[in-house]
Amino acid sequence: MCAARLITIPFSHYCEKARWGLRHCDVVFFEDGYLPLMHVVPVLRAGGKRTVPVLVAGDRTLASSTDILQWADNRAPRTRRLYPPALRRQIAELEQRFDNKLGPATRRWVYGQLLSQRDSIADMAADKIPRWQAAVIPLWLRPFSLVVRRALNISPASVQRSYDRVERIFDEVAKRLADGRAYLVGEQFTAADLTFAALAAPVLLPEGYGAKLPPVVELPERARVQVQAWRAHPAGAFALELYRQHREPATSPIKKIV
Ligand SMILES: N[C@@H](CCC(=O)N[C@@H](CS)C(=O)NCC(=O)O)C(=O)O
Repeated sequence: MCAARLITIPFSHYCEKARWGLRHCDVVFFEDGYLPLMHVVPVLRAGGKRTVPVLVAGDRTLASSTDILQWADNRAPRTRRLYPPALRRQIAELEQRFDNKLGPATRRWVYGQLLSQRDSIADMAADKIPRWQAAVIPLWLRPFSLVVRRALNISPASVQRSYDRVERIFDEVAKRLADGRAYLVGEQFTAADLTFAALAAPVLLPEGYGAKLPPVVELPERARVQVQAWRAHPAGAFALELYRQHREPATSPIKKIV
């Protein structure tokens, strides 16, 4: 059987969530990365809705990161399950909160800081995409900025609301961890931990992220100070530790064919 195809915008944090989950569950896949806006045609052709990630595996198309994680989990070795059956409900509740609230907030906050940093956006976007798409980045930057500003409603007030939301969710996570537990739910790494770390990544810029993100030192000063504060927050430090302990590099040997 052939490897699954993961359609991505490589730097997207929802794509990172799917990529990490597939790796963790030992699923063999290859990444088919696109420049944002150029992802729409392949996604629709594959049977997705418009957003990435989309996984095409045999005759199945999975069009959201959570569906992809659940599908991968059904193929995972028992010791690497992301949704241990006894904890499924609690994991799903946290995953949904991170998917619906944290992911959009970290994305808007980081675009609010970086959209005017054309070089950083160009560097991120050029990673893991075909050369001909990377070649059009200079022409693509302006329309992309306009589309993102509009689609994500980027304004000082909305970026501030997203900042507040990141703070709130980080505090909730820290409160949960305050009893000394090693993971958010139960005693093993689950989809709740993975989802938190992947969707927090845009404001933490962790080592080991599966695509290029700007180095912390290259951020504008105010953003850099804020990212450093979030990295030092107990929830941010927890996410960075999950990256160190559980994020296997994409180049690890192929282990299982689906
Ligand atoms: N709930 C979806 C969210 C995915 C999502 O928002 N993807 C963004 C990238 S971060 C996207 O595809 N944006 C491009 C678009 O909407 O056309 C999931 O978990 O897969």
